[in-house]
This record gives sequence, structure tokens and C-alpha cells, in this order.
Amino acid sequence: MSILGTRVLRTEDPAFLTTGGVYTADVADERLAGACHIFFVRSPVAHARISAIDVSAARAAPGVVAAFTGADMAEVPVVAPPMPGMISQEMGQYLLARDVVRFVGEPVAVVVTEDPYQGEDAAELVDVGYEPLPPVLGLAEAVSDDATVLFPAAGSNVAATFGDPGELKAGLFDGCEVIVSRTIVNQRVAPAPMETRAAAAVWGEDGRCTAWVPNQGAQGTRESLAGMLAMDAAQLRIITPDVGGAFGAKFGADPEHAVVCWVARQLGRPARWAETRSENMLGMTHGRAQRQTVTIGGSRDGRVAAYRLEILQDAGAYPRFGAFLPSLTILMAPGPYAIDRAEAVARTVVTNTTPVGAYRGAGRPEATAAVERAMDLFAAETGLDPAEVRRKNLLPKFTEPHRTAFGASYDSGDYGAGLERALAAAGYQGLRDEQAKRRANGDVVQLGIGLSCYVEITGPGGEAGGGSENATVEVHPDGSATILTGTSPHGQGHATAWAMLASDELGIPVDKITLKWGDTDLIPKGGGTGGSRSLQQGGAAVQQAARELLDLARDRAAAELEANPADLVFNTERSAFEVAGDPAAAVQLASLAEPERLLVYSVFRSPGPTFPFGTHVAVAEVDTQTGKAVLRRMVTVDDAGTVLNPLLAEGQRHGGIAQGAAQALQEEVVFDAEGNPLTSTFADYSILSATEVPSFELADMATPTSYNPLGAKGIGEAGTIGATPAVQNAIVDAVAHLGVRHIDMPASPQRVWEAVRAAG
Ligand code: MCN
Repeated sequence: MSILGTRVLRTEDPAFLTTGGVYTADVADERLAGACHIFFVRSPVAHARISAIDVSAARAAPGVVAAFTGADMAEVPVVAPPMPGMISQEMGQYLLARDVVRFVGEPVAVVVTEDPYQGEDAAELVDVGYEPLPPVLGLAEAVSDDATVLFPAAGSNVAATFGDPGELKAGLFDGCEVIVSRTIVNQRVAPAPMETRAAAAVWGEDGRCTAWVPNQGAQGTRESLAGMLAMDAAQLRIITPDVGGAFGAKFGADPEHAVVCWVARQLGRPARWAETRSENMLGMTHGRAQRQTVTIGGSRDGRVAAYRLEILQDAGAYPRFGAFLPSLTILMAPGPYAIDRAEAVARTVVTNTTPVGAYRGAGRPEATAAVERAMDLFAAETGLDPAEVRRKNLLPKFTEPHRTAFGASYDSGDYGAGLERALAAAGYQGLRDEQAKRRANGDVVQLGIGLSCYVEITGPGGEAGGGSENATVEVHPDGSATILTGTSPHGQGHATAWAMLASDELGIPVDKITLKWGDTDLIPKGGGTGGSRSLQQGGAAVQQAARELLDLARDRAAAELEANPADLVFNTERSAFEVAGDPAAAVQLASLAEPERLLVYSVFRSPGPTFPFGTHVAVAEVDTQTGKAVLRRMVTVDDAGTVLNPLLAEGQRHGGIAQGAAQALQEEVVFDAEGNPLTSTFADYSILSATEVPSFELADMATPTSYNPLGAKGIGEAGTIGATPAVQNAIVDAVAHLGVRHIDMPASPQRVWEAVRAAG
């Protein structure tokens, strides 16, 4: 019997739950013996010209080995933004700021000490002269005609445009009986992984640098670092130890990682860095940060005819992946709906804030939030039930790819079934009855029901739109096996999942299969983990490699048994080849691993990305006197095709739903009018905890994809994509009868209370 589809317990957990995890700060490799420690001096102002930097006092402080500024790194070029041709290349960042600082937290200098605790004190002694410049903070401000231009060479604060705003069709909403328009804020949030950023680096006598970096893909990090340090990627070996969460924000490398490598070379001594939580809140990329204007129109009977989405994306001070997010938002703008006329445009601007990057969902949660809010605004205007409006507009079931107006090709979907299953699981009508009762009673605590139907894209990549990934599977003479993968787990459970895939083919128990990842000398190629690509590409590669390994082994077995390869059957129960009809004539797979190694490297190529979908139903209570909103129930259908391991998939849904709900309920990165961050600790940034969310109610549904033999789509980001608008819609719905149509996220008591008051 196959173990695919079963709840195999995570083989990673015994180590993680005891003392077994080895994070970058724990790496005890002997090459790092005697390492010095790096502490960054960061800008305390959002925008300023640097008049002078004096590190002499810091150099004389106890334990200080060295102190460096940007001037010491003259040979290191400015780091240009990614994606030339799309994003302005005039908006580069120096590894250490040279003339101008553009956000609070930007690295300006480093002090290097013997003891990790001496750095913070010595950094206090670095004297930096800042001549304040006017900060640009709001998105509207960034694009106003008299805005301060952060990069004069770029000519404006616009880093990228997607679509031509001048091309917006004047007649898009012609013939619509109902048109609603609204500007909504998809606020900036912090990825806040448990493990903050870190690195360790050492240069060998061969002139190569070995760097340990907790990230989402060693190979991509090697390319990023090589670019930043203007060196040949072959001179770098990147090793990824255990990673304590990444959530999209540990893709590639940050300037700090490059500085660690540079300092180690400069001093001829290994160097280590691990940041504090506050540094992480300032320096690690933030997510989301869009202002969206939605316009939706259709007929009084609830049919949507036209939809427009205009986006202003905040890239923060230096364009990184965040600058590119709107293209994903636009790609997924119409979501799961059949909307005849739709258009979307975006501008990405720079502001004096922390750079914005990918955060779980990366562009797709923003698309879902916009269209799901728009659907509710449209339902409110037509006076129809939000479920009914969605039912009327969802694309009908399809099994052949469906091409959208924005060029996405949805592989397979059954959105209506997902909606009905979620409504049934939630007991939708009963909830509406309860709501009507409370409204009629004029209860202080009102009930809100929020829906969100979504479709998202997972596993994008490659020139033809599909991605590829490699795997090596090796069977050892002792009956164990090793898998090398180009993906890079940081909480998803690949060690368990990839072992299941190999075990299923080879008949080797899961606990005898070891997964290796994240060492560029061992695994030179790999796409890493992001865009929920890993199972559909990396997992598929493992299965393919294991099958090819059996082909190779079959020939060896045939020779050994003096049989025709075609007459052999592989018995997974025994992990042995048998002569058909004569099981006594058999040879163990493991015994074929000598004298020659039994190993196969294989690359799986996917024909295209896949499009998971689902419906989330949130039930919230809102106290109309205090504005306090509480999430009571969360019922979700998340269809990611065939599920490999329900335990892993449910874990992914749980984490994602919690993060998605957190954005709607309480998380927000806030800056004051000078650009000072007000949420740089967990005391101020109210990161969600288990006490603020109910137990999630997960309903199953699986519509397989034909794009990989596993039938699997991605599940890693579904939770954040579906949950945020469902929770936001539930909170608005709770007070909709009082005249409230919209409340921006997060639903702080003050914001909810003000909305209720304003509605009268
Ligand atoms: N899975 C499954 N059946 C499916 C799909 C997936 O059993 N049909 C399982 C897979 O075997 C894998 C897990 O679910 O163990 C997630 O697989 P997949 O959807 O392929 O996503 P990735 O492994 O590529 O993970 C990436 C995704 C992203 S992009 C972010 S961001 C994210 C996330 O995963 N960050 C996370 N989940 C996270 N979970 C943790 N704990 N920490 C993070 O930083």
C-alpha cells in the first residue's frame, strides 16, 4: 500500500523539539573557530546626508578588532535593484551607506569585536554626522509633483510602472447599473520569523569563501552575494543550516550578508553576525504595503461586468522584490471570477522606509484582498447576499486551462464547489439567522460573516512559465538512502515529504532516508523554496529520480539474476527485484549499490505554474461600543490538488491562516511623521499569538493538476491569501447594518469604533 496521502509524522520534529536544531548562530564548524563578531551601526534618521563618520573612538573600545564604513569598501559597487528593464536601475543601495541614508535602520558602519556583546557598546561610539533631508513617507506624497526625489538620477520616485495608467478605458463601466469605487489600504506588515537574520563566513587559502546563511535557497543566495561583492559565484560556497522561518523574506541575500563575507576577507579571519529582534524589525524587508483603488460595476441582479484595480506599491527606500509585487497582483487581479471587462495598472514608488520584499503570498494576497473587498462592496450596494454575488460570478468548473484577461493560464478549477463546501461546513444559513437575531435585538456584540474566494499561482518560473527542479537519489549498500534536493525547507517538512516520495518507490522506510539541501558545493543548482513551488517541482523531481534509479537498478538486477530485465518485478514490500512468477529468485535493491554506486540525478520540468484555490469563511464578533473585534471561527476549503501528506498540508494551512488573519486583525508596521519606526519590538508590533485565533476548521477538497505526476499544487501560501479578506469582510459585515461599508486593516478597536461612529 502506498504511503502517499497518509499522515506520516514529521521526521524533523524530534530534533527540533529537543536540542537538535542547528541554526546559523549555533554552527560550530571548526573553520569558524576564533571568529570575530559583527555589529551594524544603523541610521537613526529616515533621510539625511552623511557629513562625516568618525570611527576612531569605536576602534579604541574594549574588544574592538576593527571598524569599517562605506569609504573602506570603495571597490564594492552599488547594489542595483533586481529586474533591470522593469525596475529603475538608478535606485541602488551601497552595502554601507556612503553619502545619503534613506531609512531608519540602514547600515552605515560596522564594528567588529572579539566578543559578540562588545559590538553594541562600541557601535555607540561611532560618530556619524547626519544633515537631515525631508523624508518621503506617504505613497501619495511620493508621487506628488513637489515630492522630494530620493534618487535624483532617477528623476522621480517611481521605481516601476505596470500597465499604462493613461490607457485606462473610459467606457469600462458603460452600461453598469451599479458602480462602486473605494481606496483601500493593504498595510505594511513584518515577516517576523523566529530566527532573525544571521551569517557566518570564512575564506580558505584557495581564495574561496564559505558562508552559512539562513535562507530559502543557497544557490540563489550565492548568485546574489556574488553580484553584491562583484565576484565570481564559483568562489562562493553557501551552506544553509536549519532555518527558523523565512516567510518569503529570506530569499537571496541582503547587504548585511555581503558585509559579513567582506569583513571576513578584509580581516583574514572568520566573522559572524546575528541580529537582534529590533534590528530585524528595521532591517529585514517588510511585506504588502499597497494602496489600492478598486472600482467594480455590474447589474442590480448581482452580475459583475467590469472591474478596475489601480495600485500604488511602496517599495521602501531601495527597490527589491517588493517593487515587482504589483505584477503578481495584476496577474491575479480578477481572481476566480468571470469578469468580462477588467483592467489593472500599478506604480511602485520609493519612500524613506524599510525596503519591501516578498511576504508569504507575495502579491497574490493583495489581489485577493482587493477583489474580495470589491465583491462585498458590490453586494452591499445591490443589497444581495455576499455568497450569492460570488456564486453568480465564479468561473464555472474547468478541466482544460483557462486563460484570463491578464495572461494567467489557470490549470484546473472548480471554484463553485469550493464555495459550497465552505458554506456548508460553516453552516452559513444558521450564521445568517444568528446575525439577524442579534441585529433585531440591537445586541452590543454583533456577528459578522466574511467570505473570500481565491485562486492563486504557485510554482511559477522558467522561460516558458513553468519551473524545473533537480533531485539526486542514492541507495546505499546498508539499505539506507540519501536525497539531495534543490529546494530549501525552512519549516515546510521537506525531509518527511521527500522521504515519503522516495520510500514509496524504493520500499526503503522513511526513517532510513536522509534529505540534504542547501550546500552549493554538494548541490550546485536549485531554485530554492518560494512561491509554494517545492512539492510540485522538487517533490516531483524526487519521485522521477527514484523511478529512474529503479530503471538503473533493474539492469543490474537482471545481470545478477541472469534474467531478462522485462521479466523482473520490483516488490516494494521487500525492496527487492523478483523474477516474475518466481519470488524466490530475488535480489535486494541495496545489494545492487556495490561495487558501483547506485545513484541518479534527475531534473523535473513542469509545463507551467498551478493555481490552487479555495474559499474561507470567517466569523467575527464586534463589540459596537468598544470597537473590539474577535475572530470566533475560521472555516476553510483550500484545494491544492492531490495532497501528499495531510499533516504537513494542514500545518501549512494553519500557519498561513494565522498570518493572514493577523493582518486583518492587528499587525501593522507604523512609522511616525519623521519616518521613525514605532513598531520595532514585539511589545509594539502586536504579532499574532495563538490566543487571538480560534481553532481552525479545515474542510478537504482536491482537484488534481495534470502538470506533475503527483497531481499536486502548492499549499504553502494559501492561508495568507484566503484568510485576510475573509476576516476583514467579517468585521465589516458585523457592523454593516449600522451603515459601515469599509474598515481598513488592521481592525484596531479605535478604527472599528470610529467607523461605527462615522456611520452614525
Ligand atoms: N504539501 C502536500 N500536498 C500538497 C502540497 C504541499 O502535502 N498538495 C506539503 C509539501 O510536501 C510540503 C508542504 O506541504 O511539505 C509545503 O509545500 P509547498 O506548497 O510545495 O510549498 P513550499 O514547500 O515551496 O513552501 C513555500 C511556502 C512559502 S512560499 C512560504 S513564504 C512559507 C511557507 O511555504 N514560509 C514558511 N510555509 C512556511 N512554513 C513555515 N513553517 N515557515 C515558513 O517560513
